[in-house]
Amino acid sequence: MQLLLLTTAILALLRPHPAIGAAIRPRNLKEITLDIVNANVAPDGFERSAVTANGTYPGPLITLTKGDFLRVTMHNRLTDPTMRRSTSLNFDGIFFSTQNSFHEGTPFVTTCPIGPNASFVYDVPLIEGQTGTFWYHSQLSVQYVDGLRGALIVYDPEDPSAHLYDVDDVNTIWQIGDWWHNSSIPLLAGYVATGIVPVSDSGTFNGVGRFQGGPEVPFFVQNVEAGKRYRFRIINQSARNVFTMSVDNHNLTIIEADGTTTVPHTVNQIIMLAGQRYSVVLEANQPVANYWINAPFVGGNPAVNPNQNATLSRAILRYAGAPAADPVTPMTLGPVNANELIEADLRPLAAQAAPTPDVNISLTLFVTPGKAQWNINNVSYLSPVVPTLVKVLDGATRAADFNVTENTFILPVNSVIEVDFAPNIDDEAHPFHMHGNNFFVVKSNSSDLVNTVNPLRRDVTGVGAAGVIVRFITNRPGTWFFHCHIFWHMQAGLATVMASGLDGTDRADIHPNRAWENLCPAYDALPADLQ
Ligand SMILES: *[C@@H]1O[C@H](CO)[C@@H](O)[C@H](O)[C@H]1NC(C)=O
Ligand SMILES: *[C@@H]1O[C@H](CO)[C@@H](O)[C@H](O)[C@H]1NC(C)=O
Ligand SMILES: *[C@@H]1O[C@H](CO)[C@@H](O)[C@H](O)[C@H]1NC(C)=O
Ligand SMILES: *[C@@H]1O[C@H](CO)[C@@H](O)[C@H](O)[C@H]1NC(C)=O
Ligand SMILES: *[C@@H]1O[C@H](CO)[C@@H](O)[C@H](O)[C@H]1NC(C)=O
Ligand SMILES: *[C@@H]1O[C@H](CO)[C@@H](O)[C@H](O)[C@H]1NC(C)=O
Ligand SMILES: *[C@@H]1O[C@H](CO)[C@@H](O)[C@H](O)[C@H]1NC(C)=O
Ligand SMILES: *[C@@H]1O[C@H](CO)[C@@H](O)[C@H](O)[C@H]1NC(C)=O
Ligand SMILES: *[C@@H]1O[C@H](CO)[C@@H](O)[C@H](O)[C@H]1NC(C)=O
Ligand SMILES: *[C@@H]1O[C@H](CO)[C@@H](O)[C@H](O)[C@H]1NC(C)=O
Ligand SMILES: [Cu+2]
Repeated sequence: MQLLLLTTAILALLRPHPAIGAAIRPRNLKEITLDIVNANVAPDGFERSAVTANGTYPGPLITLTKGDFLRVTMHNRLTDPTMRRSTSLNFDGIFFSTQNSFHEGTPFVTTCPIGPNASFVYDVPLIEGQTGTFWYHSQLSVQYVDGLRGALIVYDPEDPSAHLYDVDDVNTIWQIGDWWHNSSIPLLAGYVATGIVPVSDSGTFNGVGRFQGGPEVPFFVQNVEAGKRYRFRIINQSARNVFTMSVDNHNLTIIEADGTTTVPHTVNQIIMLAGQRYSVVLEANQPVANYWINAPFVGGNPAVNPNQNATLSRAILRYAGAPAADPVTPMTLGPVNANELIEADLRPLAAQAAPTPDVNISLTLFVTPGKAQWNINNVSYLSPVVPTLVKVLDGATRAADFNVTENTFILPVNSVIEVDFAPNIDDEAHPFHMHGNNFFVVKSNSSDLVNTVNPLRRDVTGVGAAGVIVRFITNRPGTWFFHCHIFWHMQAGLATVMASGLDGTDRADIHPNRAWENLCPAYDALPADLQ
């Protein structure tokens, strides 16, 4: 292993370094700085040290416009030894080009983590006209459980749905997340020891929540004016819990799912899995009053954690002119006989047929009974020491170049790949998420329908008992992580790497910069407690 590392480091130094992007100022450059710091926060009234961007939970909002070039200078200033001190940022749902895939932030797939007191500059140019609702989070182990999450919105000046709403701004973003009082290191240790996924203490809505027996932290208030139509961008930043969203007496018209503009589709309840995003239009067409926004969650047996009370996961929709008070109606879990979203009913506004597959992959998921170990086709993913992309740049091209535990699929370039998830008997609704790409949901778990004509394209879909089929195109060669967005499961091995189309030609397009090449030697040299 030492020899391999050394060889990797030497090869990295020998590789040519074309000065791409260094002197040229990209158009529409939007530069921001994020200081990753430990801060004491108390979203639900229980104060704890957390891993944050700039000291807040959620972190600062990042807003962009279609075609922008985002450059994030990240300074790792983590000091608290009770949590991981290295880190790495992922820009969830954002497409990355082959050339730029080394900025994608997945530890041991496309990068090494960034140690304490180190900095890294992420270049995130928006490509292919991508717009919509996204987020950023730590991609290192389960570190985002400790707080490092924030919204990233890409506005579209030519939004084809613009006529459907009047307001879409920094005040109409709903970030839903699960929250734990303990830090992720003991929680993960407990999971490994027992096989029981940690049960969250509370749910947070835009960074505030309540736990059973805790203080009455004021609920988040969403102000609206009667007669206006609002585009709410809902982001499920959960690391485990499933939230069911509804607003008393109001419908929600879905117009976007994970960055794909959809045909408007009206429901009154949406079940969202971790990592999923929806934009909904809510028409403030009811009498001036306060209404509950319900965001109850399901995530493990509440008996395991008496702090957990899903009913307390909520916010308030307040019409201008209504008193500054809680709604007078009872707190419910949502409408009875709900007109709930069925994923298979969503259609992209710009229909595109799912092309015929060139390669079919079958994936079977199962948990090793009683253990914190998830398997895909009998393999439990284990992060390699040398990131997949480093190996690829050093010449790895065949399955045999990777350890079995890397669960890496070698796929041809410009091909259509079908992934067929066998019905998952545990039906844990594993939200499978693909990095750097999206996929066609040819068969959603929510329906028996196989739709190759105009399927939804998104980057997270729930894999459950009914089986799921997705297709994606390897037109953006790279080493793309494809994993369950329940980060506990991911950490327990529920992950694969889709090594898409990395033949010699495409590999030659990837020119990591010196800063990236230095990450692995620096990380490997850190003592274990700073990694
Ligand atoms: C984060 O904090 C740094 C240091 O105070 C500041 O320069 C930067 O603008 C902040 N970033 C954002 C996105 O607010
Ligand atoms: C990081 O820098 C601070 C301030 O210079 C120093 O006190 C601390 O020991 C450094 N931490 C590490 C892990 O090097
Ligand atoms: C965190 O977990 C550790 C180990 O199980 C335990 O000793 C500690 O009391 C827990 N802290 C909190 C705040 O729950
Ligand atoms: C977020 O995802 C988690 C895990 O899949 C899920 O339990 C929760 O209900 C989701 N939240 C929302 C608001 O949909
Ligand atoms: C919600 O949608 C249903 C079905 O489209 C409709 O009957 C109902 O009037 C709508 N409710 C509101 C409050 O707009
Ligand atoms: C959860 O909170 C609601 C609202 O305060 C309360 O009515 C209910 O009794 C609580 N549930 C439990 C199990 O304590
Ligand atoms: C892949 O599976 C589809 C059915 O979903 C089938 O029509 C096709 O022939 C298969 N292709 C290959 C290359 O095995
Ligand atoms: C997994 O292992 C079992 C038992 O060894 C075997 O029967 C099965 O075919 C394997 N499945 C896959 C997809 O390799
Ligand atoms: C390689 O895979 C084997 C199982 O096939 C596993 O025991 C071993 O730990 C893996 N090695 C590394 C470095 O991941
Ligand atoms: C998948 O579909 C099955 C069968 O309709 C259903 O029971 C299950 O709840 C669904 N699971 C998810 C995660 O949506
Ligand atoms: Cu899962």
